[in-house]
Amino acid sequence: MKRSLSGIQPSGVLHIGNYFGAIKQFVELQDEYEGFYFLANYHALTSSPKGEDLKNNTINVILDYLALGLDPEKSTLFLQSDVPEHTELSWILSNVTPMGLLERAHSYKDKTAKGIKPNVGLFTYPVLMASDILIYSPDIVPVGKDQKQHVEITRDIAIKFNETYGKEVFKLPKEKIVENVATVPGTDGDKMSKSYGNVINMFGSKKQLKKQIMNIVTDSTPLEEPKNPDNNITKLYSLFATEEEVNALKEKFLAGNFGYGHAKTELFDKFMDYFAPFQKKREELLQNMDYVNEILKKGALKAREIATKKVDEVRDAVGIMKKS
Ligand code: AQP
Repeated sequence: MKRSLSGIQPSGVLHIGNYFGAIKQFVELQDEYEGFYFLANYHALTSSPKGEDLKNNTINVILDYLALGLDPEKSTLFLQSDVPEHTELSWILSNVTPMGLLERAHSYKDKTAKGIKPNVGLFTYPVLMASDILIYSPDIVPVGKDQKQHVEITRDIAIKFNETYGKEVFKLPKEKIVENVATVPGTDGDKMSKSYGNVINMFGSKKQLKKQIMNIVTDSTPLEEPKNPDNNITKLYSLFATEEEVNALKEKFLAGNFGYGHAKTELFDKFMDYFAPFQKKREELLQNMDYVNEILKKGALKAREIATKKVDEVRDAVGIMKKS
């Protein structure tokens, strides 16, 4: 069976960009691929969270994974930090990674351009990501478009390592991106991102979710006038609605006498219908944390078995001896 691997940082509360760009794919691939899906809690440290927040976010993300349909009988779910070989490999890989490769990373440049003060961890983020991936030799890495370049960097690092040590230690992975949800826009029209304050979450109080949807930025076209139907509300609505429903919404915008507020209410109703079953499941899981913790323990054991073998191979190739 081919293998799929991906991860999400518990760097905040997950949003519909994380769901449509990544988690929905993980769920859909479960029968076809042997899945490994982890919580990148070491990556989340790059945004310098408070310890308590990181712990809470980590619990929230595993609950989200399970509520949204990841099945621990089919996929291996685990914490990055429970497999310390990821960080060991990251150090080894950083020695075959040219500085220029990381300097060209869009995600790093986008974050610093938004005023985020970079630390060394943020700069070397793609090296840790390369080790997360290469350690499991996956065939595919399902991600949103913003992570495409990081998977390309992973391939570059793998090629460099294999060439340097004259062995095919690493298999070259391929990103898997679903085109129509490759970049889900945020409420301000930019890429939806936990760190940009422009998200619509999946879970939370009805009031909070409604507020996020009502915050979608629109222009000031008066209520009675026709509006550009390809606006941000329509883009988000199309994530939940059928083609016919999207066309009906566009017609209302073109006809006039249909305000952005009306459209947002329609979007909110669709959103609630879509996520209601997941919200119910999440509440049930919250009552059963022993079960959730057991899944992570089992997942870590299985992942670690694979990771230690790969890291032994790497140590041997680079000449790091093991005496104990
Ligand atoms: N807006 C998006 N559209 C489509 N896919 C998205 N993803 C994130 N935002 C969108 C995908 O979600 C997965 C998990 O991402 P991550 O948390 O590991 O890192 P990220 O891509 O940096 O996500 P955020 O929300 O933007 O987090 P912060 O703000 O903490 O950096 C990835 O597959 C990603 O492509």
